[in-house]
Amino acid sequence: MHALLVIDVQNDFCPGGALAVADGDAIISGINAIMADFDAVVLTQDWHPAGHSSFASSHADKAPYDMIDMAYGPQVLWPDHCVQGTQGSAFHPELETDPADLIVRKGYNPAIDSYSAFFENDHKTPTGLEGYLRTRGMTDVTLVGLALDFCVNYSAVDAAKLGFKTTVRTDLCRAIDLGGSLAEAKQAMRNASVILD
Ligand code: VGL
Ligand code: ZN
Repeated sequence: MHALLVIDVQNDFCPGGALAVADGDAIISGINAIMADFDAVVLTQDWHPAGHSSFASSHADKAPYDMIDMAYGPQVLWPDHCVQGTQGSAFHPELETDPADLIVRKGYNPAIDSYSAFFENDHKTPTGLEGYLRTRGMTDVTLVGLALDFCVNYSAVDAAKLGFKTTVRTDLCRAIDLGGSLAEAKQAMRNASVILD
């Protein structure tokens, strides 16, 4: 049984959004087209409270894309994005959401960012997605969406570590590519035995 995980195809990660990924919207029709090929479709939604600790605006003397040391490790600081209930946090209007069996929200804990669909950035606090996939008999996962070098990467590495046969359709992803993050992410995924398709 094979699940499709559609990561963070939200307005703020698409052109015109607060943390726009170049050509982020170019992958949407291709994602819609493959949904019917899977036994389950799961959408994730980055979902931060206002004033989230991953926002540069929450820290004195910090700018977007600066790094900071959090209790759980180094953290990139982002422009305010995907604030709960805003238009920026909504799915892109071209994304077909009706085929989704489940929507997983993440990043709602004010003190911890959550790139991965499985665990918060402390690598310990679960979102519940693992249990959902296992109880539905899913053995394989394919990931698509935004951004390849952050949320797709972290989600794929966690999926592989949890024992799911994990594929990333890189043609249906786009990257932020911050200071070499794309090359690093590809290496991390390969090291975790993620199939890059
Ligand atoms: C993401 C940075 C901050 C992502 C989410 O979806 O890749 N990146 N929040
Ligand atoms: Zn975020």
